[in-house]
Amino acid sequence: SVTRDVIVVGLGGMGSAAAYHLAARGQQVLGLERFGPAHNRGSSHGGSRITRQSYFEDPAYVPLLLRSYELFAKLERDTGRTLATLCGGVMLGRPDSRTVAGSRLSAERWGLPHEMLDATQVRRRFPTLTPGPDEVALYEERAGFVRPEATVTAHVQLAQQAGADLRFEEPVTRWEVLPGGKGVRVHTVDDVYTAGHLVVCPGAWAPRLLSDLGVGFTIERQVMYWFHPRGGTAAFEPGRHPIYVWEDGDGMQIYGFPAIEGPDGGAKVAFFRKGTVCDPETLERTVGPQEVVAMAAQLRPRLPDLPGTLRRAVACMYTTTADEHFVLARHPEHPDSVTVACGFSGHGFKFVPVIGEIVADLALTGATEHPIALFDPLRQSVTPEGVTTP
Ligand code: PYC
Repeated sequence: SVTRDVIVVGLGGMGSAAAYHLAARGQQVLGLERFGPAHNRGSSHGGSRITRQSYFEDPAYVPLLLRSYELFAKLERDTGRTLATLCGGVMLGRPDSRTVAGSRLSAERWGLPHEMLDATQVRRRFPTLTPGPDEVALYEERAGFVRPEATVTAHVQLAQQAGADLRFEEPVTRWEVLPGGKGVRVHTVDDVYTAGHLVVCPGAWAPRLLSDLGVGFTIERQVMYWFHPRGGTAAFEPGRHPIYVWEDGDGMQIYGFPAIEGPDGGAKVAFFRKGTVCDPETLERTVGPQEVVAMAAQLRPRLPDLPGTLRRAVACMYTTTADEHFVLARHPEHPDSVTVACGFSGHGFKFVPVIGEIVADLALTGATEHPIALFDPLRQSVTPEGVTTP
């Protein structure tokens, strides 16, 4: 048994960032992770994750994104790793779609650099994309992608350099607040640990490890596909082919990336939503032929060089709240002892460094200067007794 200042449960994207920020502020940190470092069993893998600032989900995310961009740049400087590639991005759909109208709202409200393009302008600038005549795009030069595994590795490395004790392959089975409400005890398959404060970054294990939080989560299985384009990858390289989120007339969204794995690799694409409900302990990792067919049908009219040839397909998980906004706060049932960061709903990775900073603020002081009111676990739209407003 070991006593520390803070125990961080889960060392994926959010937990590894939290462990680093806490250790960098002089805390004795114990981190516990059920798998290995930068593993592919949760929600922080797949080589690339979109980053963008004109945020259609809500303008309230924009200040956090601005800070996250700063922190990604600092993390690159501190570790010498390339983590972010700002190759440009387009948010595509009808002008009144959530993807286009919501992105435009954020861009205008925060004065973010952007251009509105009609379908002809999109086709001219990005010949890989063929939008319909009723579709438009918001183009953002500072959109692009971040590398999830390299980002987790960078935070793990810096956390350890700052003295954090990170233990992998050690699943947490349960935790409890100590009598009197001060401090916590954490049980793993191997040991029992105590600390003054607990940070829970459980990813898809949120329903198991945060059952008393009062938030409903849906764990969704999602598939990422890499297709080798007809005609090769040259037209799909970063700088020529942007990242994109593309919404159709029914509100369905696909998203995609440039080809970043060289001439033999592929361009990554996926459905944004449209996942199937799953359990992280029994996640189906095999991708069926009918799933590939469904993806190919979406690609053909929009990116005529795709699907081409399927190179690889990998499953991952979203932990989705009813309103698709995050949960980030002191635990309402244990406000003196526990901080939670969960429910990232498939769009969290671009925020990883700023979430680490906020978690450290919350764990150490109970408050943060960052605007996080949207992520309150007591908001009506995510509590079982509340009104669901997706
Ligand atoms: O974070 O922008 C995003 C995103 C799009 C699709 C999945 N995540």
